[in-house]
Amino acid sequence: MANVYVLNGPNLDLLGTREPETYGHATLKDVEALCRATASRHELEVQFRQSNHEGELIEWIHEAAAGDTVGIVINAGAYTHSSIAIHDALRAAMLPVVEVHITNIFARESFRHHSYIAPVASACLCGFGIEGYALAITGLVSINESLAAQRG
Ligand code: CA2
Repeated sequence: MANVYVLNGPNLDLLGTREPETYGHATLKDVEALCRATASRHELEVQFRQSNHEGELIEWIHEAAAGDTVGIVINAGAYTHSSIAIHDALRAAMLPVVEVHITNIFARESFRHHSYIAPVASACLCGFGIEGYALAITGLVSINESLAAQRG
């Protein structure tokens, strides 16, 4: 089975334990279960990862690019707003990327309005809560179908 990589950046391991008014009550385990259920409907394997370290996220992007991977769903957490290194790794991977955020980053502080991921993403989702991850996987499948149709 082909893989979809779902990568989560710093502090997302805290989901469901702090700031429920902002991030909700679901845990990262709940997000993983949602991703697995969604991907299995499309006969995809999920590589679900979280790290608080930029370099580890970059290694996983390289791993995704080297394998049988349909694309990357990434919530880079605060690295979204700072990491040129993750931008470069995603660009080099040459895979469809869907950027996802639990919150609507544009309704929050201005420092969250800029994303280094967006220019290398095929699509961006924010503000749907954890459901955004399921939508991102479904969207990735749709992007791949369009690419396959273009190839003929
Ligand atoms: O809305 C999102 O998904 C974010 O990517 C979450 C990041 C934030 O820096 C981005 O601007 C938007 C923060 C992730 C931290 O998650 C926590 C979860 C629970 C408690 C504390 C932090």
